[in-house]
Amino acid sequence: MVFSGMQPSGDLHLGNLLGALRPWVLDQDRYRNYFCVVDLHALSGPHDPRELAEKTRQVAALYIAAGIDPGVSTLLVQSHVPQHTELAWLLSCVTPVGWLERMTQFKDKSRRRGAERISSGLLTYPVLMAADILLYRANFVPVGEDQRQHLELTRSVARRFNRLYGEVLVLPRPRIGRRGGGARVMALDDPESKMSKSAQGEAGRIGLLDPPERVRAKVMRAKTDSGRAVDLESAGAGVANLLDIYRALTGCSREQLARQFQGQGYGHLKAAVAEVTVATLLPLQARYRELLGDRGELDRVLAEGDRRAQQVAAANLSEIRAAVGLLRPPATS
Ligand code: ATP
Ligand code: LTN
Repeated sequence: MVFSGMQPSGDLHLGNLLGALRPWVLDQDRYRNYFCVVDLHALSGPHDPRELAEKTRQVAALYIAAGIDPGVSTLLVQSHVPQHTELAWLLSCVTPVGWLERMTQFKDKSRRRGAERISSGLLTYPVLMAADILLYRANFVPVGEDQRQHLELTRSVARRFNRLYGEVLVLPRPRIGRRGGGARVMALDDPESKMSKSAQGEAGRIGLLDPPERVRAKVMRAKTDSGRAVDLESAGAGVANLLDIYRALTGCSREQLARQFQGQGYGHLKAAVAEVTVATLLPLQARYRELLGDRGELDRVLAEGDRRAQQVAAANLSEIRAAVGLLRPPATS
């Protein structure tokens, strides 16, 4: 069982594709999968209520455009399966506040915005994430490197819950950068930070829906270092990032990478990265436009996914409710 998700909190970028979406697609025939659009998580930061519903549909369409097959994998919208929030409450009651305060993502965001201006949802964000995963008894969670700490927390919460209430929860394992590389794609304009949809300015990220000219312009302007020729052994962060992206997109070996780029100018590397990126994105964009052209079909796919997810979620949650000792609700006929 595999579970993973993305927030509809901005435009998806190449990091989301290489760190998460593509590994999901590559392994989708091996497991039973649940791929979720985690719209409730997107509420933990600033968001525009006029755009959230449409963004949720767009992320779902991008999942399918990237190769998720709704006939094979279950696609669901987090807020359509109310068991996620109920389990989050049960888990929050066994999660020490200190664990949450130690999360790097929380520390970064609260430092930037100040304690009076961040929501308590930002603090409990990883508990809802743990609920997403534990609700389905997922064994594997394919994510990018930045989510490692949240998954460790998920395991700790599950371990503690099981100690208190018996072996009801399954401890999930992260799958990070296993297939195809690209677990941590860095920002083009600041290769010390990860490519991010929430970063200010667009220059650092390649949007999955960016037209070819924009992709080329961003890659050609990517920050490198003061050298001129590629040296695989001593490449600085910017050049190393471009090499990683090229390798993840083409699947080439390190030897092939060396043959093609060692000793060549940075311009040659950038042009090659731009071309393989454009070649990857064009078919994805065409499929995405097709899907959004038929909203009825997209909504039907999501409704079917929500229904399948709810069945599993309801059955698992009722065992978890019983384990903590809640009175069973009267059966409704
Ligand atoms: P942001 O880009 O705003 O920091 P996020 O990490 O909150 O976004 P999500 O959309 O929820 O983004 O992340 C979806 C998935 O994409 C997660 O598995 C995450 O690890 C992965 N991911 C995000 N950024 C990168 C990146 N730069 N490189 C590799 N994987 C990434
Ligand atoms: N926090 C994750 C998004 C997320 C998630 C999940 C990922 C929420 N719930 C469950 C995997 C499994 C992020 O990438 N920002």
